[in-house]
Amino acid sequence: MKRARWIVSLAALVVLAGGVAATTRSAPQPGGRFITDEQGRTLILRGFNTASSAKGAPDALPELTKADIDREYRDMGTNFVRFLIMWRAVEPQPGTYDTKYLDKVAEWVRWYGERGYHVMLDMHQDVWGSGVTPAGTAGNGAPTWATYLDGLPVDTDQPTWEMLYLEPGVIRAFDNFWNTTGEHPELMDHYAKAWKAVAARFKDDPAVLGYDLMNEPWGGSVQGPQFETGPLATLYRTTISEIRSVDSDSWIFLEPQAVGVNWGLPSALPYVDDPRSGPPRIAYAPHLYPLPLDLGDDYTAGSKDWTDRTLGWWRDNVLRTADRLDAPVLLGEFGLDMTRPGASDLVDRVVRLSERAGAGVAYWSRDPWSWGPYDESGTATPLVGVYARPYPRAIGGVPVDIRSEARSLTVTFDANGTGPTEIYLPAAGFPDGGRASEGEATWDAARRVLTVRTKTSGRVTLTITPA
Ligand code: 9MR
Repeated sequence: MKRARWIVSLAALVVLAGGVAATTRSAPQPGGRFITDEQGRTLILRGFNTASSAKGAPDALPELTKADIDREYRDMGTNFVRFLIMWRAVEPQPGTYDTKYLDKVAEWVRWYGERGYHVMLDMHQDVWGSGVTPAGTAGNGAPTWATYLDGLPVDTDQPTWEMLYLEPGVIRAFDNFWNTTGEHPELMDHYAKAWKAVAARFKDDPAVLGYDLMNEPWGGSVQGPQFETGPLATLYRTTISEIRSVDSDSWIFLEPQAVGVNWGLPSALPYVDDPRSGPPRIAYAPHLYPLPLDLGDDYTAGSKDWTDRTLGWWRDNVLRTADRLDAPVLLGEFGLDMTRPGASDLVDRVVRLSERAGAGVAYWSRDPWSWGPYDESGTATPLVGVYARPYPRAIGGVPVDIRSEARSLTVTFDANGTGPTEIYLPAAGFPDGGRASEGEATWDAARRVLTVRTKTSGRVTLTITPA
């Protein structure tokens, strides 16, 4: 426990110092880089991480059903899923790829595709893999054959699961993967080739938007800029080159080091080239877990102010990194216990922040629990009310500003003739659909989507109000 407090205080100091640095510079603005669909329209992605239950499941698939996807769409109109896949399931034995597992993933992708979703496959890991915490639930992702602890211990009795990252055996497992030890140059290559196998399977699947190369990378004994510009960048370059050898079109999502950056600190992730012909399709997909909430506080009283500052630093630092990477932004994870005081206010704030930055959001997570949209008994949590909001699923131009309220949505964009703008309108604020301030609108009541054909060039300010 002492160690936990020490780390937390250090982290707090570092966050505060980072905040001072951030406020002395002017905040960058979104740089006009957006994820686009096959017509070239800007996609605003809204959805869930699906699902944490896949981590420990023997088949590595979410413990949900098709009906659960239907309910999610009906209640919140999501158009995106960050779908967890596991290296242990892709490559159960070195060099052997499990095509049956990939077929099952493909079936899930089909379910989503049939409902108009875009899927991002996320190679998930927490605390390396089940090989480091055989008795616990935290370690997941990497296959046991790729787990080298070199006899170092892992004490699973920790105040929080994240503390496991500091255990000597876990640090060694990562050091072997990054080849910091010089003993396992083969592991990163395996990882990159496992991604190639996934990309070869999904390259022609229209529902698959792209690939999130590694969940919450951890550097082991190499941390910060040394890690992000060193082994992490090497992994990304190697993996991108394997993926591009079979798939030149899918988006590739890069995550920064999680520790610190999840709390709003800057990332040192360098620009990574995309060897495809045509404009790069590399996106930046950081996570957001404000430190006060990680420490168990609520979004209330004193912690609210600190959390709000964190959100500001997070935004400024993320946009700086996105500028450097020349990449659009997707908030790949953010979530909290929705039964705690202030939780809905925080979701509202984060969604607004993402709207203003033109970024997508994947909420953590789509599991039946107090953080999710439905609890263990299937009852909706307050998340459904605050996450069901009007949003432009696809925009026929380059977004300048997006602002949603319960009963209105304003989208300002520079039209580029790519196609109509599609807007999701939740039943609560828009029971009979919506009225568009300009253009020609058609309402699809079953999907709750308003399709608006505006002028195809020049700046458009489109306001939607209830019909
Ligand atoms: O919410 C998840 C928790 O139930 C697990 O015990 C833990 C370890 O697997 O992972 C949590 O999910 C985390 C995700 O995998 C990575 N980003 C932070 C998430 C919330 O802590």
